[in-house]
Amino acid sequence: MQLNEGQAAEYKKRHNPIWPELAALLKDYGISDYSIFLDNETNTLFAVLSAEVPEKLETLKTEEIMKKWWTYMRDIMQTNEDHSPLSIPLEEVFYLL
Ligand code: RM4
Repeated sequence: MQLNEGQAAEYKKRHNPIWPELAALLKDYGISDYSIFLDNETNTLFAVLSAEVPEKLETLKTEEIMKKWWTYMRDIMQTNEDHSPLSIPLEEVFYLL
C-alpha cells in the first residue's frame, strides 16, 4: 500500500487503537498475526497477516465496516475507486518454516 507524504503520524494514530468493530471483523474472517510496516523513505506500507482461509478475504470488501474504514482512510493513502487501498501483491521469494 502507499501512504501519502507526511501522513505517517496520522496513519499510526488512526490504527492505535484500531476500531474494535474492525478488529472483530478481521478476526471473524480468521485473520491473525496482522502487522503493517512503514518504509519511511518511500512511504510504502508492507502488510503481512495469517489467514485461516485466504480465499475468504475476497469478500471482506463487501463488509460495511471495511468500506467505512477505507473511506475514512482515503484522505491519507493512495486508493482505488472503491476507496480500498491501492495495493500490490508481492511475490514470495524465500520461506523458512
Ligand atoms: C490499513 C488498510 C487495510 C486494513 C488495515 C486495518 O490501513 O486499510 O486494508 O486491513 O488498515
